[in-house]
Amino acid sequence: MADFGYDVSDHLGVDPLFGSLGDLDALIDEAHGVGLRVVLDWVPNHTSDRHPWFVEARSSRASAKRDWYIWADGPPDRPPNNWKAAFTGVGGTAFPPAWTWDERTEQWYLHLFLAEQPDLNWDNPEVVEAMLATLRFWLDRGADGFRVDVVHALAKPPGLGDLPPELAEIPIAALLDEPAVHPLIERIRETVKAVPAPERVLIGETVLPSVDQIAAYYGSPGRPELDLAFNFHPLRTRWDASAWRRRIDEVLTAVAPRGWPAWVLSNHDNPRHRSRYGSLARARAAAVLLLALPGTPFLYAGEELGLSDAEVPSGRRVDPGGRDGCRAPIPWDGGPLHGWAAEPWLPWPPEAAAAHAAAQEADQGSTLNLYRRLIALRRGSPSLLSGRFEWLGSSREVLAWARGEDRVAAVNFGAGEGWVELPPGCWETAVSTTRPAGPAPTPTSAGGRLALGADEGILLRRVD
Ligand code: TEU
Repeated sequence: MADFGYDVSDHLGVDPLFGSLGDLDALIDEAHGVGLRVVLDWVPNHTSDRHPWFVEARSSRASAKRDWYIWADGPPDRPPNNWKAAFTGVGGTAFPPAWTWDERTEQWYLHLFLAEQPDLNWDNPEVVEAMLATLRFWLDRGADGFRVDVVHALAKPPGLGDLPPELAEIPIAALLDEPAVHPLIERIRETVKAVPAPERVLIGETVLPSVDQIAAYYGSPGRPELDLAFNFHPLRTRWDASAWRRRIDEVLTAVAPRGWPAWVLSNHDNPRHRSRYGSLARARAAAVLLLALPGTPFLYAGEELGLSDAEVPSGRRVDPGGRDGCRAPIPWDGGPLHGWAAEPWLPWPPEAAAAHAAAQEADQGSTLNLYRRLIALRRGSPSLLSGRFEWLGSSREVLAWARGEDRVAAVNFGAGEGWVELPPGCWETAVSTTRPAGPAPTPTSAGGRLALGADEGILLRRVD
């Protein structure tokens, strides 16, 4: 693997490193048995250069699959346009051209990511049909939906012209936003929604410069597109109350009228938020933020343990995008291999010895149990799931909001005490990141000011 699964050489198989199709069937069955749904990551923008389609396409200019990929003429010493690919390579610093010269057939091919990941040509109806068929294969096997990799980039601009110089150093994968992508997403949606109940979900990765651009990927009421569009602008927002307030307002204004916002603090492509925000206390407060906002929260495996990124010495780095730190293995227990069958290729996260999953399971105050309580509270509260959002008055470094009539969330981004102005009524603590677990009466029983400790996140419920 050149990009850890994002360089697909067989859309209908499982890499032997991870098991077999039979293992996946068993996993889907077991998950369904305990009420979990399984969403697969589908990578339609590019394939591996080892995919039989590309092997055939590059064998000759006359190949029947030639037009399944995107080719351009030479000269061999000057790429066809100024687009940059997304990865610098292990240890590299500059983004290389998004084109690679194919010696044998003497043309360039386009790749938004690695040279080992040639872009498919979605202008070609055969490509569209072949890729939709791969979706049907997994739907038939019981997949509950898809997370579609870089879905905004499927359509390329006619003519493949240069970017203006001021944008030319930004990888093209983070900019493409062609009108022609929307009908493609409608085809994808049609395929995913065509199967009998239960309804399958369509989530898309939309890495775009503005939240307004991302919002367009929900489509319109008559022509819906994605159910959920990933928005990484909040992920890039620093731990600061006013920056987050602006961000939340922006998302609720741009996205909420069109669809259901998707919230992400960490994923496999970015440093974990525990590392970005600098402390476990902040990461715990961020869990309250994530789980009390209107929309769908996405958790990245390990954030529920409060994990930081692993320190990865240069000799052990393997990811061409420099993303190894957040991909360190989950420490399941306190044994030498932390519950794994063999030594993993990446180092452990720094919390592995003391804060592995087994230790946190047993500790009521652990981050794992904080997430569990927050998730249970969300599930049990129509207000948290879909209640109206309204900002509440608070001190400068606190953000506080009501959800519906009977839930309030408050997060103190500051290192000192802060306060929130509670609406009239009698409120109790449902969960706090710093106060003892379990319900505890707040100092107020008729609205008024509630004091928050440094870095505290708190969820309150109305009890009168
Ligand atoms: O990522 C797409 C993407 O544009 C970024 O988040 C990317 O990681 C960044 O530009 C690199 O610096 C998706 C997947 O999430 C990522 O893991 C894959 O490597 C990538 O697509 C290619 O399939």
